[in-house]
Amino acid sequence: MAASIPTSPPAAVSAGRTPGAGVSGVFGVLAAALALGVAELTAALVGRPQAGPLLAVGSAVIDASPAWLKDFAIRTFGTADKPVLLLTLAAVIAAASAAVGTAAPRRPRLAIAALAGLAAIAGAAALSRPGAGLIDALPAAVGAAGSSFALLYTRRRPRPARESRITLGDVVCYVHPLQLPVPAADRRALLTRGALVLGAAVLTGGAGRVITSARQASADGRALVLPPPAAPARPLPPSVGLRVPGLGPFTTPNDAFYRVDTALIVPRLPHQEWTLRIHGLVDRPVELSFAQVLARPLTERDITLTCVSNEVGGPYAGNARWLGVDLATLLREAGIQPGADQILSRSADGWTASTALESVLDGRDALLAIAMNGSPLPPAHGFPARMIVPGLYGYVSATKWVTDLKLTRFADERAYWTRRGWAERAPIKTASRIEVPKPFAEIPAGPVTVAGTAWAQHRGVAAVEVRGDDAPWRPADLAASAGPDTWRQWHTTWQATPGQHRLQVRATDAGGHTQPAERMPPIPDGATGWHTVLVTVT
Ligand SMILES: Nc1nc2c(c(=O)[nH]1)N[C@H]1C(S)=C(S)[C@@H](COP(=O)(O)O)O[C@H]1N2
Ligand SMILES: [Mo]
Repeated sequence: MAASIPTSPPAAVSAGRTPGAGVSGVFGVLAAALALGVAELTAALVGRPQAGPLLAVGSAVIDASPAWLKDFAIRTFGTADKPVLLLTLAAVIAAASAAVGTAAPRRPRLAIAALAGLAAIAGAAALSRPGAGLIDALPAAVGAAGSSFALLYTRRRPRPARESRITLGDVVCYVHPLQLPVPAADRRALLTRGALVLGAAVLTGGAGRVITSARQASADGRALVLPPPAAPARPLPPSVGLRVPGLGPFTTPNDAFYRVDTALIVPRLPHQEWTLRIHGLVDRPVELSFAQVLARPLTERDITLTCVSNEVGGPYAGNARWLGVDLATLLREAGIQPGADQILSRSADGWTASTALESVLDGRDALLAIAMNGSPLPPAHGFPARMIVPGLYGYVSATKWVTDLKLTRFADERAYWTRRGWAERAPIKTASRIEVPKPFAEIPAGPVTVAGTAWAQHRGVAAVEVRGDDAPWRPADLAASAGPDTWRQWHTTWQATPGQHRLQVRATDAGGHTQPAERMPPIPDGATGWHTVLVTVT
């Protein structure tokens, strides 16, 4: 008579020869790698790269993190904040899957359930993204199938079995394949299987990347021919850019332009498929195609864009020549209704900005921009179209990948950052920075060139003053102005004497407002204080 024990295998079966925890952990990580690989490939094949688990969870983490954390990330990692997030995520997944792998030999069902749980998180994250459909859950589901397969495959005896019936003397027990010991002869086979899983993970993941980037290259408008502007920018005075070594160019090249956004993956919209909807408090809702935008008279302007997160002296400002449609004209064509005081703009990936309507209508060159420095917008800077409003920080004006403008009221609706504690209206504060000499530079005594940039968009920079240590402020020489909407370079000569010195700069705008000494952090409406650079004179 055989006794039936449906629970754990007797010690004689499970002892000794099961692979150690280390090997099991590695198998767990391999299973996760295969899950990510096949999920990535699935996402690429269905044309939804943003639904891949890493990007979906990463984007959800970005949107769910508190403002101070984002602030910290931007400050600490700068433009590397996204790779840092993805690497952290990969490390968390590796740790979780190693734990799952280690538990697998003893708690197989728990391990499979944990994998399903991880996949469910990835699926939920993908479904929660703006514009997501059911298809976005597919990569996570395929990934879950892939990882369960890998876990079973790498842990299984070469002869496949579901619940195995083992007879020991007159004891029969049923064990899950994950609980089976591994005979020494099978170790080599297991290693081979591990390598196969790894290979499959790399191949599927790599194929996914190749497919996605091939699709993206065809969608980024590199072949687009831009019409000439109906209203060209004024030619730049030759002396807007000072020739001081170490000082940046007046016009920032596209590939050097700072990038700040919440998008883990750059949204790619073929311009042929793009439309802009203008609706809300308007008489006639409008839907505009890219061809219609190209057919309109285009305005070209030099405008300096600045991020509210920029610390005093920081790098998040850039100046470009933008080409686009006059935004005020577009809105007036739709018929602005009384009561509207806000443009709520929305990007293809669901980010929103609330722009004060009065600023766009007051005659400044607010643009629906399609080109930057003579090229179609680079994908990272908003292709096919973005907003640019001189004088307003980017988060309340510069929506990239914009697809929707809704006229509404500040009292009724808030936007991505204003819901997170940033100011509703955020005109750019007058600012200046020292770019030459660099902080902590060692410089020889004698006359030293001090140079930098100052901006006060839509008011204009009227004066820049520099001082060494606590000496009185002395006016710097300003480079030519290209208008109130761009930054302005400046330089001066400072008599350096041996020792440690502190250089400071402050600007005054055309309205007579001088930058205050008081240091304020970027939140809620932009940093204040004087940029200070320490140098050693020898
Ligand atoms: N869709 C979208 N547009 C966006 C953002 C974003 O996160 N998503 N960030 C804004 C912010 S905070 C700034 S400062 C500017 C930066 O534009 P740039 O990356 O082209 O320099 O874009 C704005 N437009
Ligand atoms: Mo910003």
